[in-house]
Amino acid sequence: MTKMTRRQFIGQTALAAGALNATSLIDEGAAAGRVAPMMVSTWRHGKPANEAALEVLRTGGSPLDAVEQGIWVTEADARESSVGIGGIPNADGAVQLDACIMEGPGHGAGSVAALEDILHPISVARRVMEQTPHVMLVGDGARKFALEQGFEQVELLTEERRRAWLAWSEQNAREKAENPRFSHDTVALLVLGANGDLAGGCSTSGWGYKLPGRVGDSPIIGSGLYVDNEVGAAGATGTGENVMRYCGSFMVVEYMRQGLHPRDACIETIRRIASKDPLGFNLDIHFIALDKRGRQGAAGCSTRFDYSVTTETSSEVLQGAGTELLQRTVP
Ligand code: SD4
Repeated sequence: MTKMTRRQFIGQTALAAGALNATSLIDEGAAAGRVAPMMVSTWRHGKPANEAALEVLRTGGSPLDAVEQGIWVTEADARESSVGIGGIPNADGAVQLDACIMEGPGHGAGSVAALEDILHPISVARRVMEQTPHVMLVGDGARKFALEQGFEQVELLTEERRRAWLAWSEQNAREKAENPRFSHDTVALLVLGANGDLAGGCSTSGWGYKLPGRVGDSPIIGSGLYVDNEVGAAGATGTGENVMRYCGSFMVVEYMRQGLHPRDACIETIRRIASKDPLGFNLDIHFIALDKRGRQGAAGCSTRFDYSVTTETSSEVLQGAGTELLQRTVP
């Protein structure tokens, strides 16, 4: 990789910001300082999660409550093929869920991975944070903990997904496990409360037909999610292996700490990863970010990365910066 000069760096960042222009009324609201509360989440299906989170805040809940209950919406939706019930199972036909949650003020974090039989892994992650001295529980230990905490045992594999898995295993098409692109629904949700406090969460069933026990970026603090109450929050979706080798969400927050707009922080993170990784820009990774001032943005390695932004006055699906912009270089 050739080292970028400061001028090139600033030039690229300015280019990125200029090319995207103001995306919505929400950015104008941020400029006028009228944004909090704000919810930002991955993909189009994040919108109902955002709206549920807003309702929680309106009725006196904290940003952490808003994150948890917003993510419940996606986890409970059987149509979403990589979160909660209805998630694509692993190669053995078991739905194994990953989730984490993080709160700004106390810098608390909780996480679960390869969790089976529980509808709301985000809530188990919150219990890990609040009820144990630990940050992360995995596999059977996480499941036992959830049951002890009173969570109900639920069949997460729907009939539709079971039939698809059977077809997959009959073909013995292991190469399909090497292509996770067909399942993209992970929800990462970032919340900025009216008082300026941040919280975030992330929940997924991960890579469809993954090897049993495989854990992706989503439950890893700093990879699938990171929240720093002084700076901002970031979340990731896509091929977790390409996020977790670089602590992607932590990197986005660190770029915001250096003063970058959230959208540019996402762009620079992907550029930096692409500059080191043998895959270049074929990483299949996407980031969302929200800063303390209520500015938001997103970028992803695809032609189209939808993400959702909700405030008191609007709820929109926006488009993050895509590959074309990421690869553009300064003349
Ligand atoms: C994972 N990052 O397990 C998740 C998958 C994902 O949209 O985000 N899909 O690697």
